[in-house]
Amino acid sequence: MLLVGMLCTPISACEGTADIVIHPEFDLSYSFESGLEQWSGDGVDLFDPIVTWSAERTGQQASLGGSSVQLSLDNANGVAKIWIERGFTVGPSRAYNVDISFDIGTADSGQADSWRLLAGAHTSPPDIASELTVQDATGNGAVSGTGLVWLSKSYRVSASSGADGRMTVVIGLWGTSEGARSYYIDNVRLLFTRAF
Ligand SMILES: [Ca+2]
Repeated sequence: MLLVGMLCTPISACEGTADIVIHPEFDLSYSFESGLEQWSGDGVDLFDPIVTWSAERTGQQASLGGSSVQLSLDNANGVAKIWIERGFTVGPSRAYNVDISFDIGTADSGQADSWRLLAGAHTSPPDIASELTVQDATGNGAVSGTGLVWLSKSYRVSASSGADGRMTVVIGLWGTSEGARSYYIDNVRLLFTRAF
């Protein structure tokens, strides 16, 4: 619950300005050690030609514990977007700041041909590319090579919940060039704070 620690009586009228303490409404974490923890894969622009993709837990890579989510995309059309998403119930029809932090395992080295990360919060699950929130490139900072590097990413986004109190968080990839790649997501942290 979000608590605003300010009680004003008519007599005091808030003289002295009591400290205002805002607590996060939800502070959640996911490490995918035993499953997808109610995250599920989704995507858009997956046709013409049909692209193959998957979002699955794997024990082959991890930045925390022994498992992560592997996002694999054979980007035959050069424009596919895939992600994991999870719905949350928060206060209805309210604006939130959502701090989205996660580790991304990427083998994209060099200066060119990185793809892009997606990280956003949405009133309803996104259906088209223009609804997605595009973030950093996937480059891992290495000059060359094919080794996997884990990067820590953190973004603050804003979104309003629906009248039903639902909100969807998305973490994923925009495949901006053709080719087949795999990335790994682990150590997801979400912080929902009401925005005033
Ligand atoms: Ca993990």
